[in-house]
Amino acid sequence: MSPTAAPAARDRLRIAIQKSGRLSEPARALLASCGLSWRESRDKLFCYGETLPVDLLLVRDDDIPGLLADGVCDYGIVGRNVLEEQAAERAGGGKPQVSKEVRALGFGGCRLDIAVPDAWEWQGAASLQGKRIATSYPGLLAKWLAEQQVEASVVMLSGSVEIAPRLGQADVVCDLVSSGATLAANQLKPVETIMRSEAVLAGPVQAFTDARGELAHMLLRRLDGVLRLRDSRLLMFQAQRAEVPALLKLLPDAETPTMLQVDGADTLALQALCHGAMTWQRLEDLKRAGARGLMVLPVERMLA
Ligand code: PRT
Ligand code: ZN
Repeated sequence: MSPTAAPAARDRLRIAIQKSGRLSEPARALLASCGLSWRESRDKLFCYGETLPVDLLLVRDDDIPGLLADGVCDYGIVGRNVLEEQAAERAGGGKPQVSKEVRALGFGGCRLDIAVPDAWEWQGAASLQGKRIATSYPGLLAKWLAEQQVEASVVMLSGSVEIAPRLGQADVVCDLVSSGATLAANQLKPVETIMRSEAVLAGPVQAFTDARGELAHMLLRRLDGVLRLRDSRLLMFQAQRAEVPALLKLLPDAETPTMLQVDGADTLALQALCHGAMTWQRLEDLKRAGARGLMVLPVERMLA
């Protein structure tokens, strides 16, 4: 199919996820928490949706942007780094964008960094002038180099980028980093971040005109509920009426609390949905400000 052709009408939604790798388990768990379940096929490449007409394609992460562009799948869960690399390559080749990031999913976090040998004295992007940079992300790197007005040669490697300087294939690298341990083990240090990445839901630029439209709305509605609740907790406590304003200042991430009068006019019972992490430190701060009987409860589902 040509990239601009209207997608063929379908009444089931198809989502591509990584078959095996860093994103595959969290992607499945996220979709399962949206109420989806599947019948596994024998080849384990296609999983038929049981609870809803939403099927899974299990593929290599690098194939997901292409499958989206060809209309083979409707949504994909993929690292922003992979999606944006494809977008940069399409833009470089003068092709229109056919997919976009629909939601950031909060897992698979990493950075695409420039890393140089430990002994280098880094003096900004100009230090890269005329150098050879090994990367699996030539599109993103070329775009960044152009923005920095630096000319360097890009050495495309599909794996083991971090050993390229030791092998004499390149002077520096542009690679994904999470803990930084791999760079350190190869006597490299990160000096610039080209992009911050995490797993994203990628989808079509154009809205669906068939039955998939309604399914897509439902999926996104459920996904928003799940993402919103990920760090959310129901906080319950009692306090004297006069102390409530100071307590609410300690809860900037809380939705408007429900308040009930419990004991005469002065004692109130409060419950509030809080979206930030409810650490021991925060509970101790609340206690000091007058909260009594603090309780933190998990929230399983929410439908706004
Ligand atoms: O087989 P397939 O092609 O599907 O898998 P893959 O091997 O290409 O992908 P995979 O599973 O390694 O990564 C999938 C996605 O996870 C990436 O596209 C990123 O969006 C995300 N991600 C998050 C990472 C990392 N963190 C990460 N640390 N991808 C790769 N790494 C590499 C890093 O480059 C280094 O070599 O992991 C190594 C360890 O990193 P440190 O910094 O913790 O040492
Ligand atoms: Zn890959």
